[in-house]
Amino acid sequence: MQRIIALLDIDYFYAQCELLRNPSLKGKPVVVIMPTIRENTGAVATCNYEARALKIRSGMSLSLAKKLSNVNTIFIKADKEYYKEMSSKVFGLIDFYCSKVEQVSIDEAYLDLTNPQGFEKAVEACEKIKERIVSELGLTCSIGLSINKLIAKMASEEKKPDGLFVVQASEVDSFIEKMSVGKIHGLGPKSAGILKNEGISTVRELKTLKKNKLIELFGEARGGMFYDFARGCDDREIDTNREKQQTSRMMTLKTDSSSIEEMEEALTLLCELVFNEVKKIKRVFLTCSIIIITPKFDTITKSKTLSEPIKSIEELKRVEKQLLEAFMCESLQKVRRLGVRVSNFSEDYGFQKKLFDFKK
Ligand code: DGT
Ligand code: CA
Ligand code: CA
Repeated sequence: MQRIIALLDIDYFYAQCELLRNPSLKGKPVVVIMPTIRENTGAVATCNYEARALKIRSGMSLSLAKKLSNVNTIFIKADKEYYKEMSSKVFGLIDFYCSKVEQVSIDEAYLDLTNPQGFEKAVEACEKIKERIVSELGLTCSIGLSINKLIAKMASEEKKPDGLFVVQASEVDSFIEKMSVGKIHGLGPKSAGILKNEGISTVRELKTLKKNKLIELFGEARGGMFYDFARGCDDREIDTNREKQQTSRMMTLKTDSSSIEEMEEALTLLCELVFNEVKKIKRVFLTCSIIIITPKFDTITKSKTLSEPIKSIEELKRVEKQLLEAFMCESLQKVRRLGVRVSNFSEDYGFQKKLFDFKK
């Protein structure tokens, strides 16, 4: 079956999160800063499109960004905890539509949307995902949809912000040939410089180089990879075990229910599934969430972040039950689907300690 892969990337992520909790900033240039311990120094983490129009960019020093700014420009210190929380809400939503997800950064993931009906069905899923992220979380994202990771990522950059760009198999060649070589995954400015010396700047030109020549320039592994990528070929799988930022499981109850016993039973099972998964990848976590879907398909999420990582299944069950009780106290609604999510991962200290002990 033809693979169908999407790359979803949230638009101007940190800045969009800030606008979400402070809508009065709308229309103004908003710059999110990673401060340093010294006053008035730091770098731009990201900024909205109004600030990009002033030529402010990610990675730029705060002092340069200030020079480029106008009187309306708002500078905000980054609040990573808040962005992580928003990120896990987004990926929690994606989990409803796709079981094969590889999160590659705080605001970006590959989704395997391969299905027997092909692209049409995958486009529908992407539209639905975009719609729900906007309506439930207030965030826009851009999605690229194609036959592999390489092209999906390039496609996601084609129609930012709030875009959905599809590159079908027959369109891959014409889509990438016009790109500059720097758009190819793993081909950074240094490699682009090497190619420039060879008179190569576009993917079309890159395709004229023999595989041996690329191996001579970049070594066996990267040379071979660039050879394939220049032809739009990329067989990298979606790696669902990669450094996950969160894990969740959902379950539909036998009937729409308001019985606490029934929900606790489902919750116990979900906790076991989630906990075992996290244990497999040797992680502990700080944040537990309960996801409740009502018969009208409203989604309610409640989360709790602890100061110490959770390491036992009993602890997880206890926190999840507290969250369920909090929901029951506030709401008279019945429950259709129930989910458990854990996030805010760190390495399992017990596992680490053994490693260090061994080294001594
Ligand atoms: P986009 O995707 O072009 O709409 O804009 P962003 O801001 O979402 O950019 P992206 O996807 O490359 O990065 C996601 C977040 O990661 C971004 O909102 C802030 C953070 N980030 C990106 N680049 C930098 C950087 O150079 N320094 C720091 N500290 N954070 C960065
Ligand atoms: Ca982004
Ligand atoms: Ca990104």
